[in-house]
Amino acid sequence: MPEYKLIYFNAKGRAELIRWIFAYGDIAYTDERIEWCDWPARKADIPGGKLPLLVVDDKTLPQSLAIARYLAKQAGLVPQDDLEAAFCDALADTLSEMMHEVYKIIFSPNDEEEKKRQRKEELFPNVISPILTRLNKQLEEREWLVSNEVTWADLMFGLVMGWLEKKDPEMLNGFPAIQQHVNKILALPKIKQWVEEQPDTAF
Ligand SMILES: N[C@@H](CCC(=O)N[C@@H](CS)C(=O)NCC(=O)O)C(=O)O
Repeated sequence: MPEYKLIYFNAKGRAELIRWIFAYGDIAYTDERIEWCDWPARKADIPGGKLPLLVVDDKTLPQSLAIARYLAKQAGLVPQDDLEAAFCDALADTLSEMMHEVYKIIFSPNDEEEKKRQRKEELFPNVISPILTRLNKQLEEREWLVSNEVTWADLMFGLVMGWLEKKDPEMLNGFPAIQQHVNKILALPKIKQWVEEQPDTAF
């Protein structure tokens, strides 16, 4: 097994799925967390100037989803079947696009009241609800989202939906199959252990 170092901020953000995959696969790694105040000095030396990065022995891999996909293979979380593997990629892209819309609101300069209104009246009906409706239907008919066993797409789904539900606790009301799936993923022993032990960060 190569030596792995994950470099990110002291936050969950785009690195948390990668940490979940490390945890699920019981893969050893160094979890380097850069503080915001140190970032300007570090950025100049970072290829591409963005995080996360995965250092694999002497090579540096950028892009969170490419890193997640690579490690998911090591952890047995990518289906052998090429089409199923592509469905995992597709779901990861869908969730990533959805989170892009969520972050646009969360990091906007608007006050909390307005952000809450935007989430409820714009984001939920136009972006999140159509995805939840489709996936809830899918989960009524199958045990895992893509394959007949857990994949990295299920982990990403559990991570993202669990996080959104914490922010808006009523969000998954009306989507019982999704609620159940999120709980199932959060109860996977290695994930449960990581979530309990991880550093407490705001994002
Ligand atoms: N598509 C990239 C986006 C990376 C990205 O935008 N990273 C942000 C943190 S989430 C960053 O490094 N921001 C600091 C900066 O741009 O100076 C990925 O998924 O890894």
